Amino acid sequence: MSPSTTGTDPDVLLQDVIDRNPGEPEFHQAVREVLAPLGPVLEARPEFAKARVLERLVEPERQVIFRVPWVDDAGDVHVQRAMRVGFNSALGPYKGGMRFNPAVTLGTIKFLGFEQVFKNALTGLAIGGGKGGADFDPKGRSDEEVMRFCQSLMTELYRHIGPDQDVPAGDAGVAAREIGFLFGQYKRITGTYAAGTLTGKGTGWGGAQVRTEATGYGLVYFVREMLAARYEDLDGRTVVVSGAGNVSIFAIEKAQALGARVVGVSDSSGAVHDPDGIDLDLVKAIKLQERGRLAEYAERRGGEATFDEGATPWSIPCEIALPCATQNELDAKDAKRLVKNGVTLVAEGANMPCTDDAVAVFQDADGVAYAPGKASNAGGVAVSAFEMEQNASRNGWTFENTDERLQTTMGQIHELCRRTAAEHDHEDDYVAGANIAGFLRVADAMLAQGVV
Ligand code: NDP
Ligand code: 2IT
Repeated sequence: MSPSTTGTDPDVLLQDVIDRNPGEPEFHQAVREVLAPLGPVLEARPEFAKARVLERLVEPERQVIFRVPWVDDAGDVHVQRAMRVGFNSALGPYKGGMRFNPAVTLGTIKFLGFEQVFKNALTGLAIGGGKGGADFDPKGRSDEEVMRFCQSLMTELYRHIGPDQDVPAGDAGVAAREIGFLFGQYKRITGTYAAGTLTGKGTGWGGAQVRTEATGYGLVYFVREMLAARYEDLDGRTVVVSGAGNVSIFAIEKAQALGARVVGVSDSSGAVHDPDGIDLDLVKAIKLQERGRLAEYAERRGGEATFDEGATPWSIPCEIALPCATQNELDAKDAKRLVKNGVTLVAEGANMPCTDDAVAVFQDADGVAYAPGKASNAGGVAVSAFEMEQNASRNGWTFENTDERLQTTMGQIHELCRRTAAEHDHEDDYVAGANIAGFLRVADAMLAQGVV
């Protein structure tokens, strides 16, 4: 990147990012969102441009890509590609999840790592941003196959991670089972019980209480704050959630506990509409225990529940929509339909689930509050940071205490987003608030640490 292309114009930088990172549209999208509100901030603080803070921010500090061979139960050999991107360590060790999904590419992991930098900054905790993953498909694989894959992956990854260096956790396709296998192999190879190397561990062996629930619960705590800002609450609200995984299941659990009526849920096979309210025990049995498809929900539930094969849940009328499945799962057409059907609040549980055009529809609609994932889904990584804190002090907190701290953290993020938005002439704009606040915290630390 030549000095002449830089300065205080985010559009010029965005074009550089696109040119230098071909074939990575999700990464471009994530960068575009962060850069959009930064023009006036850069003009007001010329020291950022002088120190080329933005140019450094969009370039990962390091990227490791490696082969992961493994043997399935039938004796056949498979070769997967895994990677870990250390995006920014200004605020602490790289921190972020690992995703196992056949669609994973370096561009996906870079977009997730970039988002993570600002999300982690918003938590106010001492964590930098990173992400990793592999194009491994855990669907239909036995526990033994998943174990062998995790062990093979860790046989390379172990040399790049550690409590003060890089701390992976779960993301889509990676949860307690995988973290257990990954940690076991890490412990065996290194001969150390460095618990703070991975988060999302079992609560019986170093894992934080509430980590499993944290992203979904945190999302709903954030929604509660958004509603409170309009003198509203969740009681009696109609909610639709996409996905039926870690984030969505615990978002539904907390929304129901706070009195909401959740009537829609989905997975990659299609969407369920249950006007009587989602039976979460049934969803948990199908998705968490049996690792099955939601298609079975309607049959087993009876009543008025229906399943729409291959559909998203965005045609189900609701007041609150919580996209919790995957990136770009909600487009402008879906957004328009939601608005037409009366949605008044959209908060992202997944990372970047709304397309740019969908976000524009929500932001242009009267009376619709929209929160970007880097603010509203930060509860998971916040409790991961609590786990690191407990591991470092060889301490363990109760469920109640951890949940209390999660609620406080989500309240602080909400307040920071609103305050920052207001200070920068973006009243009520959570996107501008989150991106400016996250940027300022990281950028100030980078300035203080010199050109590194
Ligand atoms: P899971 O793998 O547990 O669940 C993902 C769910 O989304 C599954 O039900 C899956 O369907 C569904 N899904 C995936 N792709 C699609 C698709 N293309 N269309 C429709 N449904 C789809 O993942 P998580 O719940 O952990 O993560 C979900 C999102 O939240 C991701 O964007 C992740 O990055 C983000 N996130 C996760 C955090 C965490 O702590 N786990 C923290 C913060 C954000 P199926 O069951 O059929 O595979
Ligand atoms: O996207 C995310 O914030 C996560 N997948 C959680 C990361 C973490 O380190 O807990």
